[in-house]
Amino acid sequence: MSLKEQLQTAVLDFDENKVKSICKTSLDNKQATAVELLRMIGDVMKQVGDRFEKEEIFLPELIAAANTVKVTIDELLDPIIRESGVKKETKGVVVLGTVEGDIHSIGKDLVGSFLFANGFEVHNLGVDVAPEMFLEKAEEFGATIIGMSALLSISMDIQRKFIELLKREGKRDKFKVVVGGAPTSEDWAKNIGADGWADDAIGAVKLCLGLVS
Ligand code: B1M
Repeated sequence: MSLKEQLQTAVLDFDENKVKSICKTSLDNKQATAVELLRMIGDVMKQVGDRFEKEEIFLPELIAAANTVKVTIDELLDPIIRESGVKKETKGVVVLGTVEGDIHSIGKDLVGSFLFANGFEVHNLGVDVAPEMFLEKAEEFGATIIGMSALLSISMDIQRKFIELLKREGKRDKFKVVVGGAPTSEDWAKNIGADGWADDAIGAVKLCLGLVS
C-alpha cells in the first residue's frame, strides 16, 4: 500500500493515532517531508469530500475525518513547517481567515502554514470572520495582503462584500486582496476585483510572492 493509501485508510477508520504514527514514521525514515504529507492529507480530504457528495458517508463521518487529520496537522506537521520558516526574513504581512458564515479551516490553515514557511508573517484570524474584522485586523497588523478563504457557495459572496467595504472606506489601494477556496475561481476573483486567486496552498505562495515583489 502506498503512503497515501495508508493515510486514506487511517482517515476513513477515523484512527487519529494511526494517522499520526504513519506521518511520524515517514518523517523519521525520510520517506516524505512534512510538506509532502500535508499535500497527501489534502488529497485524502478531497476524496473524503467526494464520498460525502456521493452519499457514501454522512456528516458525522465528515466531521470525524476532519478532526482525525487536524490533530496531526496541528501537533506534528504544522510545527515542522513553521520551524523551517523561522529564520527567513519577512516577505510581507498576511492577515488570513475563512469568511463569515463558513467554518472550514483545513485548507486555510494549509495556506497559512505554507505562507509562513515561505517567509511571510501570517496572522490567522480563524474561521467565520466578518468583513469588518478582516479590515480591523489588517490595519492593526499593518498587513500587505489580506487572504480570504471560502468553501461554501453561499459564503464566497463575503469576499465580494469585503472588497466593496474597502472601496466604501476609501482603502482599496491599501491592501492586496487574495481569495481562494473550492467554489471560487480565477474568473470569480476577476469579477469581484480581487488582486489574485490561487487554487491551492502552493499557488497561494507563488501568488503572494508575486504581489510583494
Ligand atoms: Co463541509 N462542505 N460543510 N465540512 N466540507 C464542503 C466544502 C462541500 C464541498 C462538501 C460537499 O457537499 N461535497 C460542501 C460545500 C458545497 C458548496 O457550497 N459548494 C460542504 C458543506 C455543504 C458543508 C455543510 C453546510 C454541511 C452541513 O452542515 N450540511 C457544513 C457548513 C458549515 C459552515 O461552514 N457553516 C460543513 C461542515 C464541514 C465540517 C465541519 C464537517 C468539515 C470542516 C472541518 C474543518 O475544516 N475544521 C467539512 C469538510 C471537512 C468538508 C470537505 C469534505 C473537505 C474540506 C477540506 O478540508 N478539504 C469539503 C468537500 C471538498 O472539499 N471536496 C466540504 C481539504 C483542503 C486541503 O482543501 O479546503 O479546498 P480546501 O483548501 C485548498 C484549496 O481550496 C485552496 O488551498 C487549499 C489547500 O490546497 N484554498 C485557498 C483554500 N483557501 C484558500 C485561500 C487562498 C488560496 C487558496 O487564498 C487566501
